[in-house]
Amino acid sequence: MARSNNLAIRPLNPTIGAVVSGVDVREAPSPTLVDDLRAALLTHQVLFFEDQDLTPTQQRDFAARFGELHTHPLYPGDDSAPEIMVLDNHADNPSDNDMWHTDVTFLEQPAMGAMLYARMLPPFGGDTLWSNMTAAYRALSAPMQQFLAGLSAVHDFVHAFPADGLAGSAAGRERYEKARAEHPPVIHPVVRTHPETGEPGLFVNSVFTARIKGLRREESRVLLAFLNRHIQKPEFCVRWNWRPGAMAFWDNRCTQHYAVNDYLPHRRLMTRATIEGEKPFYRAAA
Ligand SMILES: O=C(O)CCC(=O)C(=O)O
Ligand SMILES: [Fe+2]
Repeated sequence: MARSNNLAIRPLNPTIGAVVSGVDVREAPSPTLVDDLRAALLTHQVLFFEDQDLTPTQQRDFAARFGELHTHPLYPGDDSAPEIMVLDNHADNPSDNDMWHTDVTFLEQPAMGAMLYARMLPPFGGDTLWSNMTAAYRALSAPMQQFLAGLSAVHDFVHAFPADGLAGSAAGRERYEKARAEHPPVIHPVVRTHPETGEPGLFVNSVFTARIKGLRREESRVLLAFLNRHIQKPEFCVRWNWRPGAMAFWDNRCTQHYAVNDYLPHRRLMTRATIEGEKPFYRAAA
């Protein structure tokens, strides 16, 4: 494949994460560059761009070269680019992303990926971790892999966003009720075949996965607890220490992430573009 000019990719460890240099995210990427970044994403699961200087519109336009964008039904969007989700955390609005998760798996077609950009950071802290679900699956024993590969699970908007946890403005409540009505529970395979690499990966998470179908309640609870702990092993993870102007681009089909909530009362302001994906499936290896 032809390599785009100046593109360089430096892996951060053997399992997940690479720093990309030679890309100015403000410029429309050539089709070759889009292809190269897509290929790098499949190899490294999460790519980090540094020293970018982006408006929300520029972030949106870059992300839109990789697919249609999804607007979150609950989280606020940027005024100039409503598809850009604003994560503004401070003492009066603590983060709720300090739980391992894959984004928006309450959708029939969860996001393919997302781009998260650091606008304002605390003096220290506020790292994000990503974990590689292909590696997590591969590390399980063959009998466990086989057992899980036949299962499916319920993912539920209400599991992540319970009504009683909401701040009580009437407008907020209306938005919530609408979002809930539009997002009934969905079923996804517990092991997902990556649509591009064909690799199997774990596809349950602690935020949205309510239960595994066909198991007794206690069996499901214990198995999910095991898997949700298993995926946190440092061997599967990269921990990213943000600098202002950095942007992460992750493959949401084969990763989970966790935002470390250690910086209050300082402020941390991030914006996210979310790229639409396809319906997850499992296909046994030939
Ligand atoms: O703020 C972060 O580091 C990550 C938040 C998050 O879960 C997301 O943007 O999807
Ligand atoms: Fe997230």
